[in-house]
Amino acid sequence: MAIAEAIEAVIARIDERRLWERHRAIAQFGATGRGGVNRQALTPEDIAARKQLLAWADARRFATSVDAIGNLFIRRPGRDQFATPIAAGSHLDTQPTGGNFDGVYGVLAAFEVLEAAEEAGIATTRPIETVVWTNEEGSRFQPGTMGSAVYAGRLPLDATLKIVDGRGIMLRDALSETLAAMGVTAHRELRAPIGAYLEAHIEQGPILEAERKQIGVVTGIQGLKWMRVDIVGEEAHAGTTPRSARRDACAAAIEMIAALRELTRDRDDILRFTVGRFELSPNSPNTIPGRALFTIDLRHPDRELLVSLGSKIESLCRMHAGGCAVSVIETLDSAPVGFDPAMVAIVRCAAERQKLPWMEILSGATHDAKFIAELCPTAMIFIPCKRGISHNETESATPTDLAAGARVLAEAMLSLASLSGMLPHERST
Ligand code: HGY
Ligand code: MN
Ligand code: MN
Repeated sequence: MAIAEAIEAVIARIDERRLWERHRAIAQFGATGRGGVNRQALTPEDIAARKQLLAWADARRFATSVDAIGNLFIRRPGRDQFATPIAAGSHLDTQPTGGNFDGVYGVLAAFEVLEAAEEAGIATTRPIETVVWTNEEGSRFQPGTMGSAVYAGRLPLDATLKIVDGRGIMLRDALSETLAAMGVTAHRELRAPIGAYLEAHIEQGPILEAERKQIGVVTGIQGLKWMRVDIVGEEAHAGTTPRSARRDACAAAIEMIAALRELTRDRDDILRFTVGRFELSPNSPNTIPGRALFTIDLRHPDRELLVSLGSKIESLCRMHAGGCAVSVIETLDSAPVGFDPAMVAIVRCAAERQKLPWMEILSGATHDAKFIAELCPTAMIFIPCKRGISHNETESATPTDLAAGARVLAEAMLSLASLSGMLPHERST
């Protein structure tokens, strides 16, 4: 069967209803009862979602493997078992008040391609794979995009395993519980070669909907820095301690954040500065806080600006320490990435050939594709989400858009999976 025919046969078998039903099935793991989901990384809910996906994979007799940080790989073999795979995926973990499409869509769209290929009975030259990256959100264990960063060698595995969550649970322990529960025995080496990687995702912003485009041909991802600021003052009595004698960690944090908001004021409103986590200890109304912790999420498309702003943060915090001790740790440094033009063209051509309204777009959110782009040619496919809302329980997308994105993903994956021998970037290594 000619490649074009095979692609058409697979596209014809992308099943909108099945894809929608799969999203509803995964949505039950961590459902909050308010329409959204709390399925944080390596929790029982995350494990249950992974096991549901594994059950679907086992029913198709797809091969499965897992690496040392819990990234999960589901493989449909190709004729050339030694060829590097064409992989697509995203994440199953969510924000604490997350939606049912962020990450899940990329995993289920990729799995839908493997199933449609199976039903079409086509043979690809290269294996095609669905990937579930561990802890993309970074809500429970910081930083985010953890699994893909470790896989790409941008976060050290040993130090990452020692990270603890807000309740003092070490990642290594939560991971070993997850691995045991999944029961996947085949091991995948970190940095094992991937021929090319694609990620389908909701845009998580308002542009596609506003422009009435169904497909976002993603050209790259803006840069981001995550930091954690720990402030240590002195606990004291709220009623008896004069202001002049206080080393108030909360007051210091408030002044630091006010100064940081001034530093990051941007009249073009391109720079993104967020304090998403703010904790006080002992968190009692009548004890002056002895400790404060807050996180910084800083994003911009321009690397130099991000680096220059990032370099000012620690001294600015120290300036407003009010007698407290301050430590500022950078937990993630993710430079802006431009995707491989040849991969972006493959996505664009697929959208055009399928006569879907598309536009090029830069991703404001970060994704696992950011780190995988350092390993192999990578691109992303966006679909709209309602009002551009995400990281919110009201996040929603339509069955039609989910299926349209999956068909573009199918065409892109299969055109790459038909290529034999070494891919251009592999010849250079
Ligand atoms: O934070 C992000 O950009 C991603 O949605 N986790
Ligand atoms: Mn995501
Ligand atoms: Mn997210």
